[in-house]
Amino acid sequence: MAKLVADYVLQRLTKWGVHRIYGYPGDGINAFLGAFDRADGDPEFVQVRHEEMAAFMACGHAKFTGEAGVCIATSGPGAIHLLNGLYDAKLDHQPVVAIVGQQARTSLGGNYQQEVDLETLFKDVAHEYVHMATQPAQMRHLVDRAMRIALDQRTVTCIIVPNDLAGEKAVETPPHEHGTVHSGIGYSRPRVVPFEADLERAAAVLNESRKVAMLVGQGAKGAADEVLETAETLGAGVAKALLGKDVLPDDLPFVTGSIGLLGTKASWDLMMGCDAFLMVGSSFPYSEFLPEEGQARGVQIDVDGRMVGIRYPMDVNLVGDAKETLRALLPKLERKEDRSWREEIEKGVSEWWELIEHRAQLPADPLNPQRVFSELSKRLPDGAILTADSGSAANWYARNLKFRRGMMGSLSGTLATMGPGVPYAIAAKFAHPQRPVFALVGDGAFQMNGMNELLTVAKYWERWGDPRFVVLVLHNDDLNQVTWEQRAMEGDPKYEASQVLPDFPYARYAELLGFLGIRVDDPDEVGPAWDEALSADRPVVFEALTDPEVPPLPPHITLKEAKAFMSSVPGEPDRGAVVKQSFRQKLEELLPGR
Ligand SMILES: Cc1ncc(C[n+]2csc(CCOP(=O)(O)OP(=O)(O)O)c2C)c(N)n1
Ligand SMILES: [Mg+2]
Repeated sequence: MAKLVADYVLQRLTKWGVHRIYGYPGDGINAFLGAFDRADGDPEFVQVRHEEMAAFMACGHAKFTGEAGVCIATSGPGAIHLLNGLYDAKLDHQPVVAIVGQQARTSLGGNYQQEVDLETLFKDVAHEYVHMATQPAQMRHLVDRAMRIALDQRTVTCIIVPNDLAGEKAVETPPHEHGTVHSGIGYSRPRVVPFEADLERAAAVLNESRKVAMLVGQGAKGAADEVLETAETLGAGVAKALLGKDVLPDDLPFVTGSIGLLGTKASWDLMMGCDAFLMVGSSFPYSEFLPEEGQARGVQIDVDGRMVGIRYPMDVNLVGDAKETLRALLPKLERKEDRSWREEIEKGVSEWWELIEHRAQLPADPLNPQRVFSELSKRLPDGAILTADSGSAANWYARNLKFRRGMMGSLSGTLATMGPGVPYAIAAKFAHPQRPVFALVGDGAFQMNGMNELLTVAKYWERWGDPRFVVLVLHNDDLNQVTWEQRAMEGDPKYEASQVLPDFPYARYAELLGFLGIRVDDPDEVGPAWDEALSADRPVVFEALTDPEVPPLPPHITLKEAKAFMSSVPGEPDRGAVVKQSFRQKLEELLPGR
């Protein structure tokens, strides 16, 4: 049989290093399904439960491998389903290529069934590159450009392929004539380093300051040694944005951990007390957690010139790769002999960890979610990969887990969408089948899509070399993160109609799938239950009955927030419990250890 356009597209993708494509079938991509069959596993079609999950998995693949992730969906409804997952990738700067089917060229413009204007639909999410193929001879450059632009711009690109075109005979090499395009394979990331003069200006700012605060984000991945040496030379503390949690281990005495609403008091104090602010590979948005304008001089390093100078009025913006730029900067930095700022930071960090552990031990009804995370943290195996969903889990992921070198973690940092926890974990497991993977999700997110996606795990897990795939479900019968936002930001009580979730036996559901289900409602059982989960010979759902009245307090609660929060309490259904828990937490923060 002659090679079809669909066969050619898949083969071209494998030449780009794509060997796995997450997707869901439909008649808009029928020719591709035949081509996958003929491709005999390279690339492999991974069948998910919903196209949004395919896009989350493509994003997760990119996050955990550094390669481009690829997903495929049919025309109309399938394409539309992809969108939220693609936005997640776009906003977190991940290279993802979406291949979507379209109705036959002969029908387009005819108000045909499942005919959606896909170029317009994808024009925002894939604005760097979205094109519909109309000729077989276009296919080569459409694939090449979609891949290269996704990798170079760290963004989402999209190719739309009408189903009649996908089934036509492939044209592998366009004719050598006017009006044709002759593209090739391959992309290597360039070495991007600022000019000497700019490095000198940056070094001067940092050398002239006494108290340097660093903030690193996912852009500093791969630059751990350089970040550490910079912090060491400057006597600086280092805070981490959420997506940068795995950039540096948490067991270093001057790493203050997460920043922001989900952050630590040590990071807050670092930012509020510094006189110089060095931001590397981050676009952390909340200005109230950064130094006040005028308080600190600023230097920012980011490889994307569009991202510099937008979070703090920096004195020097360096457009460059984090690792290479820090390497070039380091010889120009003078070691700060006065280490008192560094000692102050380290004291704050050790007090914070004591406080976190103390908070985790506070009683709750029945489980304190912090205890669940802190017991996991102590047991995390080497090389663990962790994902968290949007919800209160993100707080405890950010604060209570002590990452060590070699671990990886991610969540939806910028779109902050619910839903990626389980699909990211699945993509992590496909990419790294030997590594233990943990998805940390709320019951709301699990009900939204995590439960369905466990069917995908059931389909594939036996081929993963290491069976450790653990989903922690925080069973609190509540959309808890939003419940607390309503209280703290609006001063409103919990609105039961929108917030209370239907109860469900998550561990029993796991058993239905042939997994191990563990249900824990006794604080003393949390540790042993993690031991059991970690030694299981199959995927695990760890159902933790957690108390929705344990507040995910911001690290530094303002008087205004405290007042709004307190005034919300009188209308509460469970106000006695809320008051008790939040006062206890607040008191512990002020008087740690007493
Ligand atoms: C797709 C989407 N819908 C709504 C939200 C708003 N939201 C953020 S967290 C959250 C609650 C999550 O509840 P759950 O998963 O049960 O976690 P919990 O906070 O209870 O631990 C909601 C509704 C969102 N971020 N994304
Ligand atoms: Mg919940």
